[in-house]
Amino acid sequence: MNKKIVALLSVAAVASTMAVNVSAEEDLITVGYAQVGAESDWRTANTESFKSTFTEENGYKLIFDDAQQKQENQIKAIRNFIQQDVDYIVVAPVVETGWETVLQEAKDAGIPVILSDRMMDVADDSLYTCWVGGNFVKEGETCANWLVDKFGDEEEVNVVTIQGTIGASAQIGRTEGVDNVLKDHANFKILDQQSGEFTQAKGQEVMESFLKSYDDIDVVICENDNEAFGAIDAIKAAGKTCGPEGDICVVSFDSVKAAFEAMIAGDLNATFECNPLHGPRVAEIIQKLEAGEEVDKIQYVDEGAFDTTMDLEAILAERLY
Ligand code: GYE
Repeated sequence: MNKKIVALLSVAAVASTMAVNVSAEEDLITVGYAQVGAESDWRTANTESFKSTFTEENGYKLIFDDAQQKQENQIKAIRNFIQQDVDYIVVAPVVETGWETVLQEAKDAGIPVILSDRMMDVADDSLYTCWVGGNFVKEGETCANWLVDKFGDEEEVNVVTIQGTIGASAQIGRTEGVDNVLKDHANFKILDQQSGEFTQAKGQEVMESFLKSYDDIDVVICENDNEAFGAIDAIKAAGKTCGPEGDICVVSFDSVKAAFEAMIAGDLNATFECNPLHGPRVAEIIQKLEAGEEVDKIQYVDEGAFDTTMDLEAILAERLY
């Protein structure tokens, strides 16, 4: 073949693969995810669930933003997504309030906003398309009912709570759920509650200060597993014991793998499940919206509870997060 023709043919070949790539890129659904941060094992599993679901092979382009637990960073991220004209915005809001302005901006730009994990508290719920996540109030009630079962009519049960990030749905709901049940059991006395920001380090710090202030703690409720890991370290460092055989009963939320290890080690009494694997659930919502179908406004995920009476090794072997 003549050299010129070969050259022309190869230019044409390159141009056509470029065209394929460009159109493949254009067919992708662009999703901006405004994530809370990387504060806990739960959060890491949640991020991983989004990253492994919203891949190019699955037809998506994911723009991921880690807000480092700061609402102002999330608002900035959402504005960036709007500027980039993404197809969908997904938000796991750090706290519930203060979102109206930025949601209105997304609405004006015609970009649907899907809430996942935590809720937003806005008067006009047309500002978001739908929400999917755990039932935090129910989780709190399940936890308190477990405590009532365990302690029965024991004369005085002194409780401290290491709360999550104040104003986050998971904190508000779990605190409320526990109160709903314990208010009818006068033998339970809440000595104190303080935020551990959903982190192990802060959980440890708060427990250290509780242990200095009170010498008669029977139960510590940790609003996530990572806070419990910190609390367990603080209890041991103070020369006390915890878990089913110990001085202090430790319970927490999420049910990540490390919580099963802590129960097997005899340090943690129980963990109440909150499922972080929202990537496929949000993808299903987006696919329905793409097909012009209706989606439920509020979708709760089923969740269980685990304690040391169960075959934890067997459950752990099957656990996905
Ligand atoms: O419990 C905690 C995380 O919002 C349900 O956030 C989520 C909570 C989860 O930091 O570990």
